Amino acid sequence: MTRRALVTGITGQDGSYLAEQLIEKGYEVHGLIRRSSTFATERIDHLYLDSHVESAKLFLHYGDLADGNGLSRLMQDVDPHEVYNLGAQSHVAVSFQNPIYTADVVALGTLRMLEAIRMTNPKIRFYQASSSEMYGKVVETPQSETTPFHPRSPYAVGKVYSFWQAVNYREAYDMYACSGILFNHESPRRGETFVTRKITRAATRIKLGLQRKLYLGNLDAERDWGFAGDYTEAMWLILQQDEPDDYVIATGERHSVREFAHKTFELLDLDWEKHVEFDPRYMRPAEVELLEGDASKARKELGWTPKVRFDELVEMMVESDLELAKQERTLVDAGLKSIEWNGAGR
Ligand code: NAP
Ligand code: F7E
Repeated sequence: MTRRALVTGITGQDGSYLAEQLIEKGYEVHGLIRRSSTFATERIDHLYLDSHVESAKLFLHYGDLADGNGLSRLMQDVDPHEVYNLGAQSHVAVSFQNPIYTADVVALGTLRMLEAIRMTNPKIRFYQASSSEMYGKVVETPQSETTPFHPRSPYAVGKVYSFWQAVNYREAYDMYACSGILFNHESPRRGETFVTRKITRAATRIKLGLQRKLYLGNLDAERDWGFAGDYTEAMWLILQQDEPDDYVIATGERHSVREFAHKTFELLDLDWEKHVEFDPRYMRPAEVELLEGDASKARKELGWTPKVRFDELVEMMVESDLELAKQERTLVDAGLKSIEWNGAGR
């Protein structure tokens, strides 16, 4: 029997890797997408065949985590075996600017999904995209499943709410609801306003004369950065266990934003200090200074380990962004595009 998965956030970084992997495993994948005035499906276009084609494995449905009725209807229509709730306003800095919207999507959105499952078929397995941001002002290092939470942003507070809702639906209704507590994970598909991609995009554009400067905030922040494709494999493993549970997914290694920038510019034979400037606009009202995960439970129970390490991750992102910059340079040289000096400086 073909297994069906419903994925919210399918147009995002993780959604695209997860959809690829599920299709590869033989799943029929259904994704929730938001209507927008421009296409937002760039990361999954390569997977999409018209739904009337017999071999189609990916089906897209309009909806929004803010629309509970729509989610319930979709749950009934798709009748999935597994649900992966990856949809979110996932930018921490933006959550300070839009706290109520962020809470609606990140916190109540999860509750709407859980209710839709409970009403439709409580046997559906549910994955919640929990985050290391929940540890915030960390009380111990490394952080594991037993480390207390101290969230430091509207986004992180919303994720703590969702984490506990998932636990409560597991305990109250015997539902198979789990969290992956994922530490930062990046890739060539990472959104361009997250710091890693902002750096690799800017450095490669600077290399090709398409950008002058890179403006950053706190260079001292330290993160445990892994590769998104490794982490989406962990999401699937979490839903294949006999009993539902929560797992930290991390590499166990931490590096500063400064180190990430240094490594990126070094790969391009550039001196990062000549090109990077401080901009106080990128400082946050409350900062998460350091995160480092202990994924020994996932290693032991899921048999999961990260395949891509820090140096390889930076190289992968630089290589991909250099290719993008070369394409942009060709268009500029042909007079088909003008240079957007601060294109990646957001
Ligand atoms: P992302 O690239 O920002 O993707 C977010 C996805 O959520 C997009 O598909 C977006 O759709 C969708 N979305 C936003 N608002 C929505 C709404 N109101 N209704 C329905 N969908 C909505 O995020 P990601 O990096 O793939 O992360 C996936 C999930 O893991 C998120 O929940 C994030 O908070 C969580 N997480 C991420 C990390 C990380 O390091 N990447 C770590 C821990 C947890 P559009 O394309 O239309 O904007
Ligand atoms: O910031 C610092 C910034 O925005 C990392 C999301 O996927 O991972 C992500 O959240 C660090 C912070 O990611 C800039 O202050 C300096 O300390 O790349 P980021 P994040 O906030 O860690 C977690 C696990 C999630 O769950 C989230 O969804 O870098 N930083 N200068 C900067 N950050 C940005 N964005 N831009 C800068 O210019």
